[in-house]
Amino acid sequence: MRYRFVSSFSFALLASTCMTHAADKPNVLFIAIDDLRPELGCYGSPIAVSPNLDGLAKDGLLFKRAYCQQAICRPSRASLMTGMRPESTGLFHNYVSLRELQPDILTLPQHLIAHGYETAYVGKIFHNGDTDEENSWSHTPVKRVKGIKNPQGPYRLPENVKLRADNFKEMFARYGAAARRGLASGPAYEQADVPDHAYTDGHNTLLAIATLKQMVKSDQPFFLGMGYKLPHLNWCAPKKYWDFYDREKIPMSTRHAAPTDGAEMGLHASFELRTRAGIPKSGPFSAELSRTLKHAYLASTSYVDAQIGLMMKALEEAGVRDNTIIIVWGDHGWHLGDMGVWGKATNYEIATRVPMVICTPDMKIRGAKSEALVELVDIFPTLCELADVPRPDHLEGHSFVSLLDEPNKTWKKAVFSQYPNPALREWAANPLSQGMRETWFGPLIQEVEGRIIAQQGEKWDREFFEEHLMGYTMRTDRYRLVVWRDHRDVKATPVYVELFDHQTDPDETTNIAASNPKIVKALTKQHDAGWEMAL
Ligand SMILES: [Ca+2]
Repeated sequence: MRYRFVSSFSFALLASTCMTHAADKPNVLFIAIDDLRPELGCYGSPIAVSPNLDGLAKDGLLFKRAYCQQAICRPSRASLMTGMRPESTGLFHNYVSLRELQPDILTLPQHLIAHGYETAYVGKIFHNGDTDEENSWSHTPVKRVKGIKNPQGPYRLPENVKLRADNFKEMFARYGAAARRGLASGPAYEQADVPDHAYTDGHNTLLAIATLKQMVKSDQPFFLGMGYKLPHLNWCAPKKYWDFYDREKIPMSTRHAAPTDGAEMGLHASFELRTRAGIPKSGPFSAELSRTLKHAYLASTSYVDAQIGLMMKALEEAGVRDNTIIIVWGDHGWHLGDMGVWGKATNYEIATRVPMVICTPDMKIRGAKSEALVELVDIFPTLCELADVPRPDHLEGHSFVSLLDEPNKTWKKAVFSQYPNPALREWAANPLSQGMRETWFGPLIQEVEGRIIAQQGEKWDREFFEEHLMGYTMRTDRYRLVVWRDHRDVKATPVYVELFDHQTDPDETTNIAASNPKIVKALTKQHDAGWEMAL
């Protein structure tokens, strides 16, 4: 195994020497938004209602070209929180634990604890079930708000609660505990006329505000993580946020085709959404359903935006806004019908590009939008620099603090992401389970396999394509390169290559690799030189 193991031992030794200056350090409000693509007012959306994120961008710096390291929850978050790339941690699907792979790795909050911070989180910061309680978090957050019930499950409408329960019962009877892995679900969306705190994100915001009030009383600076679960499926949001939108005016994706000459393994068949009750198990979605789904995604986005507004207000009221770094990031993008698919989990621009905004107490330029190429793996070293704590040696990103003063200075030449064969894996990036084949997706997978076989010919080998084929992608100022390789031997000749020219084809409609061998050769060399050579 070539994955790197990293020790936190030396940093523990450093901790005692740094505690004395901790009181001078800025607080950090660290806001994660699950599955949020950069479709917001501040990113130029003509329809998204996101006044609070827009306001934050006006006060801070917005990154127009920020990218995740893998377009799926756990690998993206593990990479960000450890400052290492999925290829180095070995964590590239959802069903593996960070500490199993990297027992001694130093996480961002763990590092800050060692330098005098108190850290706490509410909601989803690390992926569910892999939250690193012992190492990364020093302060127990508030778990209950007096007089308000903790929401149970995703749905508030009784018919949806029942539908979900019935579906689970059926799948548990057939597959036991494996049914938990996406084999049963209720509807993809819900609008109920309920207060914000009736759903998880609204309730968690109340908990985070109560936790903030505790943490500001301490002499230590705080690092408070607030992780919003929406707009991850299921898109259940209070009715008032649905009412922000006139559904007939919602702009829909106009690009329903896979890239011409694109890799047949490059796109999945919208598995994650299709498991939801009421969503077709094969074939395209109707225009009516597509519109409802996008409406649901936007309503969920506006609901989260409103909660962020409450967090900002609480920060003001606590009197700490002027000494708090605020960073907001999405863990990956989402295809809303783009390229003909629905979901995350691809190597293309739409899934790898994320929203990211930072606002620091003493930044000189406010409201700028940077064109610089940056990555989520850069957040760890950036916060180290801003908090004036040492940069651990294991980090695989670059601090972008200098962009705060010069948002459009010459910066990285390239950014990097990866994803194992989206077409033949579940959306969690693990190989498709027998249950998936037998229940939802048998005919769909045969169809997908048929297309891959037609394109790849003699290269086709089911075991290899399912288990070992990794798509490595690099975005430069002008191009996106996707190199499909054997994960066990990344120096081997690629199985397939894709090249998109963003100057002429910003929607990545046509793979031009075959007609541009010189560019492919140069970019492959640049890709193989890696992140260290990108700046
Ligand atoms: Ca996610």
